[in-house]
Amino acid sequence: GGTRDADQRTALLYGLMDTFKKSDVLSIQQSIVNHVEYTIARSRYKFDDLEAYQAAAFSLRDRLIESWNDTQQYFKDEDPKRVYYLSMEFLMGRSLTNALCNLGMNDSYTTALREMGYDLETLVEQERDAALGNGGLGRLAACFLDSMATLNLPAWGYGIRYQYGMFRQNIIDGFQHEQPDYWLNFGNPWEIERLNVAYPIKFYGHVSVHEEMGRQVFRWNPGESVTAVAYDNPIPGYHTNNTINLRLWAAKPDREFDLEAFNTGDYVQAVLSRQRAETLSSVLYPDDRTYEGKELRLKQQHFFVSATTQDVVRRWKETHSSFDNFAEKVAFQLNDTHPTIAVPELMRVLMDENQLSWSQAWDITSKVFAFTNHTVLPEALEKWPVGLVEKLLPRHMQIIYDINWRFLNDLRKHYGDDWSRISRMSVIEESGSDKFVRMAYLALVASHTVNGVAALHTSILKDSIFRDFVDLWPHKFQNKTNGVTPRRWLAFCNPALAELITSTLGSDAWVNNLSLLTGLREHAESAEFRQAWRDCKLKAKTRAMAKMEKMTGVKLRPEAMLDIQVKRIHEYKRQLLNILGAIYRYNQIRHMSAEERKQVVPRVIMIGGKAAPGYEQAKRIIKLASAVAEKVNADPDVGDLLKVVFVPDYNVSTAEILIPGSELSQHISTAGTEASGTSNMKFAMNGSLIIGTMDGANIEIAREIGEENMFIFGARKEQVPKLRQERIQLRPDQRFLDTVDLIRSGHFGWEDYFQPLVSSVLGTDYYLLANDFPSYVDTQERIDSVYKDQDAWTKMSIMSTAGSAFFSADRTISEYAKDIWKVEPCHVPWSEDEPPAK
Ligand code: IMP
Ligand code: B1N
Repeated sequence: GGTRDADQRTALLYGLMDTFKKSDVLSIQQSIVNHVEYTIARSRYKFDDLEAYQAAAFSLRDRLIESWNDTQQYFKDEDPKRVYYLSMEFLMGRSLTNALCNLGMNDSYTTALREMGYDLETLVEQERDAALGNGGLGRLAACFLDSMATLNLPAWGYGIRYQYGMFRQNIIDGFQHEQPDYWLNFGNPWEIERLNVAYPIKFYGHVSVHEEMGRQVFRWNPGESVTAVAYDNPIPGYHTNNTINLRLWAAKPDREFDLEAFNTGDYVQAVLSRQRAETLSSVLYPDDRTYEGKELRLKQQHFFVSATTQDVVRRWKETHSSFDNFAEKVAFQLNDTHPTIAVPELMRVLMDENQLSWSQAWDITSKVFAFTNHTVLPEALEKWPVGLVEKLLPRHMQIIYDINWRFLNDLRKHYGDDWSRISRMSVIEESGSDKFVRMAYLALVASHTVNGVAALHTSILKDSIFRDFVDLWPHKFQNKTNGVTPRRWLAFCNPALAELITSTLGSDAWVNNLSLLTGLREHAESAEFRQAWRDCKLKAKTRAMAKMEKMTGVKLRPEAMLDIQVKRIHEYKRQLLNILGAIYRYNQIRHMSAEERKQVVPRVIMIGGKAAPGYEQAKRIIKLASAVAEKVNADPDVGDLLKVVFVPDYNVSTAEILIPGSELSQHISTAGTEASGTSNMKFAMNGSLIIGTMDGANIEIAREIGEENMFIFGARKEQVPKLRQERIQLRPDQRFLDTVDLIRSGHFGWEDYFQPLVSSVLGTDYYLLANDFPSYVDTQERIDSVYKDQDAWTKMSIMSTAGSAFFSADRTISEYAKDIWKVEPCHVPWSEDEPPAK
């Protein structure tokens, strides 16, 4: 009967399908041409580079979908403990090279395309960056996905499918202009639209209470509802059949909600107002510095968190009839406080939609969440006005009050009438008549584990902003030093160096076992190896310089040392210190004799990054860098001894070209301000020497590669409070005053516009530029003298790469999996039709 028929049907359907996608050159060519004709509807005889890129991407997408399907099915069958990584930002960059290389198909695609008359390296450039993040925090989430896939973890990423990612930075006359990044213009072959995976997301309205069978039941009658639709982005692991899912939500009008509006007679207005729902997921907020308190931002947070919660609970209920062991099988990681509304949302779903009691729901909630903090800067901590939360999410506000009420009762049991402590720790901050929800405290109360992102950062968290909570719950606090994926950030972006490493170590096993890099140390003594190393670095440097020459028109020569600082523009990151150093260098050169000039190590200083659109001081820093560049580069007296370049529109793809070519990189934040930094790790991995302060992960980099292989300068974290107090009475170093004076006196023009920068460093100088300037320029002098000894320099460069194993995101993710999530690998077996690529 029935099962026989079903079996026959399965066999028929299986037979109808193509055999699994093959990765030989001919099959790849066939599938590319097919996509040219049937997916993008062009002629197979005539397609341009953009179309060739798209067709290649679609053919690769087919292969990704196979392993993606296998993986999702396997996870379902095995039912392991799962981890959900919730983040407002995923700064993915491009996908083509990454997917090809992770799947081991780069060579076959290169050949396939070459035979068809296309150059893969050129096609790659057609892809727009997926820039759904501001900087370090968003890129960290992207690196984590790569490692979770590679380590075969049953993991999902969840976020928002912004239509406009990080703005594009146009530099006009040295000023930043923001342009919208409509990255979906030519479609996005890397996503799979799932119109049937959709959930209603409610906002506003009122909550009513009534009794049902002796139990209080809360009903939320929303004032607005939109639909969240899933877009799935396959994330392939490196040399594994596992391909995990990044699910991004887009807002669409709710099919059923508010149909009465159509009865008012104004049909067109009613359609238009429903359409406005889509604006919810339109745009990424481009400010990673100040918490702004914008209603739309809170809406975005609830939107993606509620869709995710519903999706996770739906997946759970597909295979489980109760919530009894939910907490043993599910882990949520909150990437900063941005998704913290997930705490009351899960409580609400469990209590109001699944009839669990408060204590059952809290027992589950307090076991599934863990929270990562990424900053101690007070202006970045999220505090939502109670009135706003009450209006937008009335039921959530009730739940937050209840969580806090129980928490404060516990505190009273612990501390009796220590009211000042109790009000310090309350989730609700009351200042005068204003009340705020402290999102970090809500996350702390609900999470079983809290972590900082570098050793120093975690220790600062513990003795400053979270100190009271450490007294209460010392067991909750952990450190998880950040890492970066060695695939994108070394193996793929620096092919020459990667090949040298592989041939030197005898295999490419280092790519997913980065501790093997320590094997390079013994080769640092070989002159032949050092020459080969220099050849690779020169190749990458030439490429980086050529790219910048093309973008800015400044002529650059590879004889110069390439010195790079690329990151978001922030006062605490001290790009201004870098610029002052450049001015000082310029002024020195101007006053040198011909004989002295011969001793100068030529230098190219590149500075790049975006300023938040409302951050005036950061915008002034960009203009200053451009003004200094203009003056210096045009000065015949200086010539090739110094060039200054402002890198326009710095993004992930630019980073992939600049980092491999860099010889020196700057990570010079005031001690105690940069939580970790991750570009420092990328530069070190690529053999770029670091000039840095003892801040963030620089401290651990020094520990791993050896202080003697880095250029460390400046005040230590312990000295900062005292230095800030004394600063105003101390007279800065004369070299500092003279340098600042060149700006003040109009040597670079625009002196009125630059005045606030001048007064910031001559006044309270919160970031201690005056204090650190002398040791900064002395260190720069030492750097020049080491550079003259190319053997010594190359050894340091080799030792940087050899010592950066600890900064693999694989190490970081293994620690999260073991110490926080308690999840195990769930490795999809290779299918018999398709043996492993390697
Ligand atoms: P960091 O926090 O400055 O160390 O930057 C971390 C990483 O974020 C960088 O290596 C880049 O991959 C990325 N990143 C930083 N700033 C930007 C930006 O302005 N646009 C795009 N990506 C950025
Ligand atoms: O997170 C990175 C760290 O390496 C950096 O040191 C840290 O500055 C960065 C609000 C942030 N902290 N906070 C943010 C981003 C977006 C936003 O809306 C804050 N980004 C960081 C990874 O740990």
